[in-house]
Amino acid sequence: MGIVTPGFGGRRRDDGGKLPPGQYLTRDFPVLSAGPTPRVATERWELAIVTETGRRHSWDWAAFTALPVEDITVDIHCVTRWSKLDTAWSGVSLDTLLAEVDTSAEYVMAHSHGGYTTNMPLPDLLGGRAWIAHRYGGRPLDPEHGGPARLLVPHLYFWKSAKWVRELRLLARDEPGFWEDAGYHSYGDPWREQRYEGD
Ligand SMILES: Nc1nc2c(c(=O)[nH]1)N[C@H]1C(S)=C(S)[C@@H](COP(=O)(O)O)O[C@H]1N2
Ligand SMILES: [Mo]
Repeated sequence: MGIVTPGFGGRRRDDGGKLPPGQYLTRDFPVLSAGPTPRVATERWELAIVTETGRRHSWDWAAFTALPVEDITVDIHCVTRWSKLDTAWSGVSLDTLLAEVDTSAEYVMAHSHGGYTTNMPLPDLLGGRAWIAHRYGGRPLDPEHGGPARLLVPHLYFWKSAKWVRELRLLARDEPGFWEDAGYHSYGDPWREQRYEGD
């Protein structure tokens, strides 16, 4: 390979090494929803974490928004191959929410309004890597993008970031969610290009 001039002979490498294999950059914010957008009023919004023993921890909107809010700037990667760099969110860390939960579960299933589900290992929600995000670009999160609040797990493909999340169920064993059951990868690391089962 010779020298590649930016803008000539293919894709410009202006991503600073931030683009996982097989992805392209977009400046838009595409909407990907496997169904209609549920409208959830904050007055009747509730987030629950249910442990493997059935213990339920829940937060209404007032309790949730009273928790420490973090500003998060992260890159997001959709399995349909678009990536968007430096997206700016605000939300509550899962470290904060899970701090009051006693569990020995190793997996979690996120459940959303509308029936969407997605699974991941519980440790992936810890260590400053996952949030319940309720603001985007300095404004309340649009319903199309998961408002009032969505899961944000940017180190995994974006299908893991459940919009309109209402419950996190802690599980002893891994189970497939909506896309995982349809043949997508159970973990979904964009840097290892884990798109489909078997990748
Ligand atoms: N509840 C729910 N969450 C969801 C989805 C969905 O269809 N329903 N789509 C997933 C997929 S495939 C992607 S790429 C992102 C898209 O989020 P966006 O519409 O805000 O770009 O949401 C994820 N979370
Ligand atoms: Mo996606």
